[in-house]
Amino acid sequence: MYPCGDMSPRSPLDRRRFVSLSLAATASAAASPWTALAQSATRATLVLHPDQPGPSVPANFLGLSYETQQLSDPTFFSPANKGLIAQLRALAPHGVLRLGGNTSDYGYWKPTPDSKMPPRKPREYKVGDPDPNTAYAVTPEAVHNLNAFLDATGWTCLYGINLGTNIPSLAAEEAAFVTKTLGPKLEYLQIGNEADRFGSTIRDPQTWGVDAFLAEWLTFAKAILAKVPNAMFGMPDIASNATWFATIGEKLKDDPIRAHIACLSHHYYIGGPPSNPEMTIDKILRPNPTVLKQAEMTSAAAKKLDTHWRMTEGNTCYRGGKPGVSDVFASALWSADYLLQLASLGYAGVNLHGGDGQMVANSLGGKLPGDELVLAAHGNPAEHPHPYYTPIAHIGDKYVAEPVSVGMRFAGIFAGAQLFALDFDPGPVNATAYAGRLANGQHAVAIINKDRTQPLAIDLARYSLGFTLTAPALDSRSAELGEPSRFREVSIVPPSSAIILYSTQG
Ligand code: BDP
Repeated sequence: MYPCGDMSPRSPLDRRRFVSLSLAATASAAASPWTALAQSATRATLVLHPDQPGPSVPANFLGLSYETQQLSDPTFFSPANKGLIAQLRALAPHGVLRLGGNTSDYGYWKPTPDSKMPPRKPREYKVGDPDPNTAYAVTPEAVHNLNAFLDATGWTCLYGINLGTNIPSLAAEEAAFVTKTLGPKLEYLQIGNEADRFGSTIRDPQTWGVDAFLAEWLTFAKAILAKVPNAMFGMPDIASNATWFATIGEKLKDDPIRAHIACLSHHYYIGGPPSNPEMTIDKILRPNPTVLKQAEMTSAAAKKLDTHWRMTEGNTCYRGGKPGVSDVFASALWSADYLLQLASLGYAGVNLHGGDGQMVANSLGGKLPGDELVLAAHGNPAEHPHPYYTPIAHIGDKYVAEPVSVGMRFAGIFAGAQLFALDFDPGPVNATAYAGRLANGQHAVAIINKDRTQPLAIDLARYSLGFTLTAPALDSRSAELGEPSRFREVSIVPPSSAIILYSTQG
């Protein structure tokens, strides 16, 4: 089973290996606090089964999701944006940049300075959705710069095409240009963002549903295929209505379009909005059955279509993230665990949403609700990342790796790995564990202790500490992924911390 399984008899603890992670993190600390920690720790059952392989984690498992409207500024994804390039390279050598979000259904392809925006039907403004008059052009210059940006980062791209307010012929022209310009760096196209929500945004709720979506999607996909015969698509990129997958799997399984579906995609935010008092650190760290349910429905349809499945957008708290939850160390423990959980459930990758604050604000009708919370607490919104959940923030003139991205890097250690089964029983401690054989043949075990108070004792012979994920507190605005230079033998994972252990023998 992945990641946890049946209980098996507990092995006796080897006291010689009883060295605390706290000590590793703060080598000069006095012995007494960690001795106390060791004595109070619950002993976990941890038995590895390298002979029972699980899913392979693709080398490009890690990804970021940005609003397509970022392309309205051709200097954003461009080789000149060195700070952002450096952050992406530090996050993953082979990541996937996904362009989509609510704004992707409001942009239009403008191949020449005289090209006009396709006509739109007027619609009412609904608070929280993009302003219906949102409109921006995507130009050949933006796509050329994106291409050079991807070259500089070593990343590839999932490119979102407007379905909400577009016409098939323009979609096809844009797809042809993007396909030719990005070449193999284009993983696949996506058409429409969160179409399962269109009934409450840009379509008639009386007639909108999975069938209406499929009819529109097929019209666009066929127009694109007429111009780009080898085009590949990720779809349906839904927000949350995973029941759509069953219909899609059934309806497309005998359709020739099936050969062009590279991936089934969906999104997931734990909850929201930021003002929701239930959106707390404790909530994001709790085991979450929704993730399993959605994975089941997504993977069942993907298997029917013989294709991959990917989490193309999501994060902790929708509507731009919540200060004090989305932008603190707790979000690093969450992302470390969530990404490895999705890997263990067979996902081909994960793109966490973020980007430029203004663009995400545009995707939500102009404002980030998190700002009101910061102001109400007499704080300064400028000291927080915008949006609050973004993995890479633009603060002042610098790009900053936020805690949530540090958790991504932790999980990214398993990119290219072959996961294998383990029995893990942490008793009453809120902890998870994952194991895999890395690309270099070494075995690695991640143990994520999301418990606020309880340390976890681990007994794993012939493994030593490779990385620690730590911070002074769950609500710290920082996260450290450290490689200890001494005290590499570890038996305690302190509360609110995570470790990666490496096998010391083959
Ligand atoms: C998603 C949208 C994205 C938003 C995000 C949010 O695709 O554009 O920025 O929600 O609410 O549903 O933060």
